[in-house]
Amino acid sequence: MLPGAPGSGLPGVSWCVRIVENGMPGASECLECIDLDRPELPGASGSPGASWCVWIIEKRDRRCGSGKKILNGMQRRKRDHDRCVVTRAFSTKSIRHVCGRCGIGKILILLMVGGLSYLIITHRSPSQLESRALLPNSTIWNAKYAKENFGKIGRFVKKPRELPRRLSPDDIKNSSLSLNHNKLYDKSEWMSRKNKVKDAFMHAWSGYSRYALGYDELMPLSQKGVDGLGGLGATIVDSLDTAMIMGLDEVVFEAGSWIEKHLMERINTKGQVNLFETTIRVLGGLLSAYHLGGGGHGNISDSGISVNLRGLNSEVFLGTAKNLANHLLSAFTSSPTSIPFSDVILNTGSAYPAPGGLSSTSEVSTLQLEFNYLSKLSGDPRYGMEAMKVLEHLKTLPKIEGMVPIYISPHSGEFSGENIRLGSRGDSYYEYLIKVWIQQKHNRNHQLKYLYDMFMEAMKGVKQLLVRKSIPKGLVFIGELPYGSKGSFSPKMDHLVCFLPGTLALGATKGVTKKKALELNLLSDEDLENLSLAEDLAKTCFEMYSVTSTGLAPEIAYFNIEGNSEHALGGGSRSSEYVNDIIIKPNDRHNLLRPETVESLFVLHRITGDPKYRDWGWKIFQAFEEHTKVESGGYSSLDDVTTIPTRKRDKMETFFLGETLKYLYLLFGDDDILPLDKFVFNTEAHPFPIF
Ligand code: DMJ
Repeated sequence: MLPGAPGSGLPGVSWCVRIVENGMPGASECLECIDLDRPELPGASGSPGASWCVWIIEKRDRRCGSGKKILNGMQRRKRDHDRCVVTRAFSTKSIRHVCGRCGIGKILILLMVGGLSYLIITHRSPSQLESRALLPNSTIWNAKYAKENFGKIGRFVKKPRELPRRLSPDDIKNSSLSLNHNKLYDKSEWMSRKNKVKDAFMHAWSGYSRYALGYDELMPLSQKGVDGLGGLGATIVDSLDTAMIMGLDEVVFEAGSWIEKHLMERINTKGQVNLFETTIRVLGGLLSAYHLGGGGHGNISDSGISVNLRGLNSEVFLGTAKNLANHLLSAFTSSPTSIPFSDVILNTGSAYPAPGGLSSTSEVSTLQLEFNYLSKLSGDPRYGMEAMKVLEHLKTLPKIEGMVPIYISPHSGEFSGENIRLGSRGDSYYEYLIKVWIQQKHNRNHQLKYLYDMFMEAMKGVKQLLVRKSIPKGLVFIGELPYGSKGSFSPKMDHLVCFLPGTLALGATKGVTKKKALELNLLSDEDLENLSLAEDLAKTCFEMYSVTSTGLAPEIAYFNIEGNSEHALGGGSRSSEYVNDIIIKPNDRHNLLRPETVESLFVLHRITGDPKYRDWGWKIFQAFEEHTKVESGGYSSLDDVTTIPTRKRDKMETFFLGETLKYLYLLFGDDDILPLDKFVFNTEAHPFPIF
């Protein structure tokens, strides 16, 4: 029994408990407080084959308020031992590791306290001995006893607390609190799954670093690099903040050193790059690395992440970002309208429209988070001003129920065609409407309100014109209107559309949890409707994975609806109950290691707390491991998710490291890392602080 448990003589006490997996002292995490009025701790029987080190910190320690505080406290303790008082522990392997770092002074104080305790105990009165003998369990620290004997010195030394006993498996089974145990078991399980994602990242990075360092992407089968994005070492910059978040100091150093040595020169000398891709991956990656690396905020941030730059100078990231953005500005200034050209020639400082003259709507409207943040950091308003002109202009254009065609002309500034979809070329237009609004807290009610209105209007249109249910099982999906609102409906859904559940959820609660938003009465009926649509769509996105024999989603799926002629094309797996609802055409069966579904699972898990999102994410991760991993290093896109063994495409996209693995890692980790009411993720998963 533990102090605070019923019958222990102490009133109910909440304890803050941290468990450390045996043999992994470095990978520890502090867990939430559990109430020992319902006593349960793991210790004797954690997960099979594991033993636990449990740290108990008493409630009056200020860190017991919330998980976040505890974690921060624990992290601080690495640098400042005085801030965290560990009163008892058991299963000692990890404890030795931590205590090995305690100062000599602290050890002397502990010896003094021990000596004083011994003197008092050995000189206690017979009546005290009697009262102790009456206790049901002689190993318990008795509160009355402690109070009487330590009253005088209690002001100077901390009360020693009873070493919690290990519970036998039977104790645990019989305990009224096996729920708590499950909770702790769960925590440790997710911690270990999170570490598996970190291993996957290391495997991906080491393949890239060994065979393709300095190229944009790795070809893992050919074991060489390829420059598919203009030659700015895109995988390096896209990966850097993921490595920071995962605490992979060696990768941070390797990637950061490459950027310091080479990126500026590449920006000045390389040729054609795409404005959108370069902005979201390279500019976005540099800016978030700058923030997480301590730039601009003196290393104090709400991120919950502490980065060891090992002598790298984070100012280089900002300087390089500015240089890159200066080159990219030519896409805006060369255009006759506020719609930028799609391509920039870096070494000449010139810009051109895409062949055919049109820009993608999503591309021109997915630059603003990055350019705004750069203006904020640099104090130079030009970047944000140019990028925001695009959204201000889009505001004035006619829409179809709030939605927009997927092409726009930089020459006329008008939309081109009537094709409406939330997949390729349309997707992140909707994402950035709400995220750019979220990014600037103080402008939400005034200057940027139009973005919120545009988002809500568009979501209304989506619900009205694009949302349908499949037959026979009723999966909610988003279709397309290739010929506008008067044309026929297509039940086609790109995997790219799976960003929408996360974006809808974010738009509904603005990043706080659903529970908190409900308590504070922040959710309108429309928000609740959007949140519920988000949950339905997330399920559909997950089923797009589980319907195939590899457990991986195709690039595009069609849904079976009444009167649809495309049924029975197959591609699903007979074991899925949705095999008749989802149709996968032969040309759409590839998988590019895309992040959208796990991104939405991450956001929905943060917002709703529903554990099913983690379970789904874990299944997806396992499928990536099983079918896309290349032994010699890296992961590969696939040709066909419906056949095993899989045919690999020989390409590892940068967003697998920048987004997919990052979101999976965050999904399995603690909620106070990069909290969604303090950070906004750009469309390439680079987190920027909300300002
Ligand atoms: C990424 O580059 C971004 O997420 C973009 O918005 C869409 N495409 C890829 C990932 O699929």
